Amino acid sequence: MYDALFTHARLATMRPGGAPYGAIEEGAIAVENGRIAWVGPMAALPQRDARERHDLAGRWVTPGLVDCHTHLVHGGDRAAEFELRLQGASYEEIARAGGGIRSTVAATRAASEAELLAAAESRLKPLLAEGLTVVEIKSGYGLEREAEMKQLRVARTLGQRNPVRIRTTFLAAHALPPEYEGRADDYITAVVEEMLPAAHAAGLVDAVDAFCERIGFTPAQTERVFKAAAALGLPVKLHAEQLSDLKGAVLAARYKALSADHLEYVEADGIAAMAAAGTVAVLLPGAFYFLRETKLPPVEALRQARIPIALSTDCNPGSSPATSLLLMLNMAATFFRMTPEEALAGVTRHAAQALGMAASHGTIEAGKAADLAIWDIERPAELAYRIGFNPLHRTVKGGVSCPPR
Ligand code: DI6
Ligand code: FE
Repeated sequence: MYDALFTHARLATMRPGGAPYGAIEEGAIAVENGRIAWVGPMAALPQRDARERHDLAGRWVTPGLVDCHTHLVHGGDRAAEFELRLQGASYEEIARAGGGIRSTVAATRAASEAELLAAAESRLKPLLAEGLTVVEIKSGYGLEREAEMKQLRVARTLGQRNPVRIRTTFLAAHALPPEYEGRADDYITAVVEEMLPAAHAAGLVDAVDAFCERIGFTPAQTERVFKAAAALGLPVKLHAEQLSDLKGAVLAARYKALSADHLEYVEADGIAAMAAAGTVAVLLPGAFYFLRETKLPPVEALRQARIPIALSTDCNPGSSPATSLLLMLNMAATFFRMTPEEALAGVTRHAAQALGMAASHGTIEAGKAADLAIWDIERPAELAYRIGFNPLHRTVKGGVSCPPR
């Protein structure tokens, strides 16, 4: 007997290589023990009983959405800085003047775990309302052992309190804290010798990230972080080529990184290295838009290299205070000229791959988690087409319907 059976659905399975969106027009999904036991056309549905039967009346079903790059847990906000930028100050100028990430660091260090949890949950709720079932959350605003671990504990707690799977990423190499001004190498020593081992030993780290950029860390400093992650058996990912080409993507590929993220300034060598390493390109249209970037990421070159392209909110207070993944689909199509199908793959199949979760998430296939998003739409392209409209009917996590938000 199945635990649940979803029938009369139009399935956007997002399985590659077949019909657009991997679509099955009159389909059904059977669930056992939280996983997809069977998926296919209604006509071929095995005749077995089910404890729960859901007639979806022709609604579209996609895999549960995956937001693979967020800084969701942080203190404070940067609205005042937003005003400064509108008066002409650049993102880099503000960062060099001690604003930017450092002002969020001060607010994060000062906040209690309960305060961080409440603030993060207020940002998580609108994301979940759009059919997300997996969210990646980075540290990177503590920049000292206890505060970094506080962020990661809050991320884990969010997954215990909400119908969402959380993947945590250790990003202490996000910015240089004020107490290490002028001593970046010493800070990286503290990151690799003290902070990462402690966070890993506490079971708080699923992956390790760094910000390889002029206002972040050099490739050499980034490589020290990658070496430490590799020694602990942790996968890596990288904020790479966001504002300039420091060959971060080449370095990330050398460490078989799960993903390289931003990539507005990536060049042919970075693209070739990522393609050879199987590293996913995570594009972040919210940061591109909010920073008024003009250099487009090379989507066509990424396509030609057959690099999986994922999309994410990059939800963070400085460069992308965004809590709508659906809006990112529209921005990816409008700014980056990605097709609606590519954009939807970017928040399902490719986003799961960017988190090392391709075996269990990202498509509607037998054996994978029964994480689904059920939509009141006539065609999947509507998910990228509309601006500020949420057509979600219901989310299903592990085969269980999530309470309407
Ligand atoms: N690049 C970004 O756009 C964010 N972090 C990063 O490495 C910005 C983070 C912030 O400004 O708070
Ligand atoms: Fe980011």
